[in-house]
Amino acid sequence: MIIPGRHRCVLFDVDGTIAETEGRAHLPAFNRAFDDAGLGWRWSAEDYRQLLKTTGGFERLLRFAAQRGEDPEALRDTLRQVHHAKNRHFAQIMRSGEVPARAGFRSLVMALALNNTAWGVVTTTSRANWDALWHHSLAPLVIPEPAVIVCGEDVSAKKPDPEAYELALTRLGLAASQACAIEDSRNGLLAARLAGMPVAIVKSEFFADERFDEATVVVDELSELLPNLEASRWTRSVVRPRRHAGTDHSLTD
Ligand code: XBP
Ligand code: MG
Repeated sequence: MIIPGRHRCVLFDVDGTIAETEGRAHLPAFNRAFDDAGLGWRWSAEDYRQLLKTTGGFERLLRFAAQRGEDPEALRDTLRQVHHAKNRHFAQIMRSGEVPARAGFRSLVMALALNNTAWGVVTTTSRANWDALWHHSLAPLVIPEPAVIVCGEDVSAKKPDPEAYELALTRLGLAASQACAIEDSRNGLLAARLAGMPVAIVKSEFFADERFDEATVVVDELSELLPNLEASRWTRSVVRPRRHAGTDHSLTD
């Protein structure tokens, strides 16, 4: 699925794909924020499985309020504060170091580097959540930094809209045929496919039973994506900084 030489960058979804953050961090963080706000709300894992069909934590809160028969617009400011509190709790949970990267993640990123292939991040989560995951769970693995990072704040439409993937390709200076994606959800799969990329699905805690017909391959673990990489020859990395795009990098020959 990952073809070194043709695919210059592999774009990873974050929640569920790089780490099981939904059940281990986002869900408990939401419930702590509900307690802080005195809302009397509590989401079970089964509630959350349904609620995850809406991407974006704030959008998920608005939808839940509407489902309860409340006026989401009247609650908008309160829910904005609840969402900020949720992300603060998320950061605190990540600081505990108890949410590791999924098995095989480090090996896969290192194998990509050895095959002259960059990696990037395309997520609809908030930038602060990505930063917390990076600093507390990923950077300690001593891996190359991602060549591009697109988060929820960077787009006007979240997955399954392809905007986040299209923005990542634009920042990298790549055509869709030069990249591929790894996702765990149907919304993510559709977003990457609509942007024109092949997609590998790695099954995760909350989305394992979704329909993945449009995927090139469906695996249980990231390590299953390794074999075709290890067979490839090693070449020199050509990832260079892009002058005008912050921390993102352009992939040029
Ligand atoms: C991730 C999400 C996010 C997180 C919460 O989707 O849907 O909304 O659940 O993050 P994906 P925020 O893995 O497809 O990127 O609260 O920061 O939105
Ligand atoms: Mg995901």
